[in-house]
Amino acid sequence: MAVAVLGLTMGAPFLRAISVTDTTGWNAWYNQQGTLITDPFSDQQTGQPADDFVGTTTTAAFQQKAGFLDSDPTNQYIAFRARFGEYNPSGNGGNFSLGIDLTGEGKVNLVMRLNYKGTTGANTSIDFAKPGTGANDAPSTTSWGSFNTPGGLGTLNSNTYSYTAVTDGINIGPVRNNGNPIYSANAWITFAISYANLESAIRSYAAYYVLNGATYTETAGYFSNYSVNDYSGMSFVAFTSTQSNAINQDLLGTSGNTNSSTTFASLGAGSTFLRPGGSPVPEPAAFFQMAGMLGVGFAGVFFKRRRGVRRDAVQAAL
Ligand SMILES: [Ca+2]
Ligand SMILES: [Ca+2]
Ligand SMILES: [Ca+2]
Repeated sequence: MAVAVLGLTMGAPFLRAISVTDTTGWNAWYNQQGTLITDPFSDQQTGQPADDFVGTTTTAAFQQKAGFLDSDPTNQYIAFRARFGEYNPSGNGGNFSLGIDLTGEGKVNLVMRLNYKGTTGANTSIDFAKPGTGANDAPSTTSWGSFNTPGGLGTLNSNTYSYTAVTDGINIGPVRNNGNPIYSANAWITFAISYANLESAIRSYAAYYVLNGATYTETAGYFSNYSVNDYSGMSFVAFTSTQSNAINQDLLGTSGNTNSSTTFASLGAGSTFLRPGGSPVPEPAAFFQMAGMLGVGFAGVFFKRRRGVRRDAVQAAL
């Protein structure tokens, strides 16, 4: 009973069945200024509306949810979906990546990429790269190494991937592009990754760096025991790219700025610190009250998991 109450109170997705084709129940991303993350149309760099994030203050550009996948009721998944300017089944897709900050100070610890070419997922993979030894807190300070595709993520399918026209009747963005045909609709790209696969990738590829003088050094093994569960906290930046190691198309949450050294947080491009289901990590005082209801052991888990989170990240999640 206590766990169920906690789940309801904190928005954790206990026992919820989800699907990549869901049209409801999504949680939109807000930035660290507390504003729904929007994105202009036609601010990507190379002219393909299919790679251009779009979203307004009333039409979310990016959303997530979590739960047991309909097709795999024994494992929990996080599902992400992003709205793009054009539904183009024959030509969709460069790459669509998430920079993931696991520690709440605005520095990307892991890059997760969706190779979203194709409409069925049969040629689509989810792969991961370790960030480079930079600040990793802004477009021009973020780099990453070569991508690795963990087992089981090299091919997606209709249960874990969806590319579909948006059917809400709203078409955000250019209806004409230099005389090209009128775009029929925006597109949703949706993908799901299990907690277990994300956890494995974090343990293998995520990196935590400490600045020593002028250089960053990695704290070895920082994420080697990391656990993804309903209470994990992460913040994200999303971007599309056609090349590795460059945010060279569209950075979600800002117009242009793909070469900026202004931090993701200051640009308004960084999401709040989120549970897997997309609800904000609650303020510490409320969590301690809930943890107290469940006993000291649970609070101990909390202390361990939030180690290293800075005050500003906690405040951003309020
Ligand atoms: Ca855009
Ligand atoms: Ca971080
Ligand atoms: Ca943008």
